[in-house]
Amino acid sequence: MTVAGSTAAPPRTRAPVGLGALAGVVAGLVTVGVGSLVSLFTGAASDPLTAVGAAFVDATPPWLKEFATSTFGTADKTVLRIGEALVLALLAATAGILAARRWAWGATVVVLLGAVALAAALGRPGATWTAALPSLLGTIAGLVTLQSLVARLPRRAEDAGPQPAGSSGPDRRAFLQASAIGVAVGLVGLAAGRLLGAAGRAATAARAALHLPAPKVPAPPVPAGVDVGVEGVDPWATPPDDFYRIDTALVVPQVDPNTWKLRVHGLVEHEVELTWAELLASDLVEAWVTLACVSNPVGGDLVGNQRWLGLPVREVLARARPTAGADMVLSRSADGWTASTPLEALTDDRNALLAVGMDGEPLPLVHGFPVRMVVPGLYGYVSATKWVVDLEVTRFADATAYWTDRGWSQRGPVKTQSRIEVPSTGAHVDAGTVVVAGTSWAQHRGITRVQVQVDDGAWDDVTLADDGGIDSWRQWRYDWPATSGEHTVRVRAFDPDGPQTGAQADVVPDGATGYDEISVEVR
Ligand SMILES: Nc1nc2c(c(=O)[nH]1)N[C@H]1C(S)=C(S)[C@@H](COP(=O)(O)O)O[C@H]1N2
Ligand SMILES: [Mo]
Repeated sequence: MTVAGSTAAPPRTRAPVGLGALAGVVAGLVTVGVGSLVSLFTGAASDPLTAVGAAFVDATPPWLKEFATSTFGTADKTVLRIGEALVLALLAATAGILAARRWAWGATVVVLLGAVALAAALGRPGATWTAALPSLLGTIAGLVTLQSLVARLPRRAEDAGPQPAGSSGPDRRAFLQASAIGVAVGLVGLAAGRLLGAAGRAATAARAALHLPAPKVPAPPVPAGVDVGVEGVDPWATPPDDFYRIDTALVVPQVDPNTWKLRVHGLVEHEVELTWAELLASDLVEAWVTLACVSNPVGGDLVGNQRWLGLPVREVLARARPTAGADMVLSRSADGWTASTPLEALTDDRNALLAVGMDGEPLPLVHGFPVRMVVPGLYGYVSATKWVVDLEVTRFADATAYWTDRGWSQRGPVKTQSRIEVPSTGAHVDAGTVVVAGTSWAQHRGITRVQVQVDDGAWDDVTLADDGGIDSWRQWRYDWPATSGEHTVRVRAFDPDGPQTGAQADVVPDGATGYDEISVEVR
């Protein structure tokens, strides 16, 4: 400390303690506000206040937990939150008072608090390094706020005696204005983080508590032999965890089913609004459908088969009664993505569903919880809207959709395709019988035949696995009498219209074509 009364030094100044405390509290608010906002991207568990609170709960001795729940009941979490806020406010005020005296002291307190939050966030189960970001960025924002407020603190000479009454000079006003901005930033951050985060938790909690009704129309039993039984071939039923995910959502939309509504409007006689309760009370249909992405290259894996539960879209459209001239339905998701689907594909007898279930469970959040569309025979970009909230009956001539605005075709029927999964290309195999196996699909037309060609020989029929329906893919195997040397093996599938084309085409604008092929070395 400087020696009091040193004549060479400028007169010592001191800011009112109350304003220093205010600066600290504002900086604390900015810290938790920024942290809360950042946690929207890194997960609710990484929110500094939540992480510290959760770590505290985990570290609470059983007797204290017992006391808290017996005293406060289900309000124990609220009490914890309030207690945490009070403790934080006290510590932040202390940091402000210290910073007004000496910046380094106050900054040290802020950094220590930030470090506690960071450690708590990283210590949560399943935390990755991104969990550190809310505390880190929040602390930086808090330090910047504290410094700029301390710099604006109205100061007076320490020994100047009583100030004239109403000392609200311009510096005091500037400080209060800066504080008000800080308070606003902090509160907006907190509110945004809390409200959006709460919506997310509501979706997660609702999903966890959900029991889907039994289908009115169950899926037909799946024949035992749909799986060809060759190791290395993808399962006929794709486990939801392995199901490909394609969407434009940086943050998974959090849609609470209890507030979910589907609006059906446009070229209809009656606008319809469907609630979650009404949807679940409807006659639900179960169907196996293979979903494919238009961006799947030949031989690629952006395709999967699952059992979906949902209400046929035609039922909802029948209530709305599309008017003459309508030929398209523009479906829209909660995050504003759109797809244009031919009206016919949604009103004919196929299982075009407003799906709520996948593999007997509510849709996973990433696959569109609570409601998505599934339309057999069409690529996802023109049909499979996840988190769907709006159906506008319209005309292809009048409206376009997310990907059709970006150069993809208006119509997107799935192209008949085949994939060799075993052996993998470049493999070394022994001469003799080599099992070649894979999967083919021609959704809503059905696979009628699959053939394999070795080098430039004749196409030879393979053995098809059991048929799980025309909307699902089909596995096959081929026992190849392999002779030594380098060989190329290709595959082609047939639908009722004939063989798939061998002409190679890129995925843009309406799906890849060409034969999948492997090269193997036979010893
Ligand atoms: N809301 C929304 N739905 C969407 C998309 C999207 O970007 N946003 N992508 C579509 C595309 S291109 C495909 S291929 C499928 C993929 O569905 P999945 O992620 O459940 O496999 O979802 C479709 N539904
Ligand atoms: Mo897609």
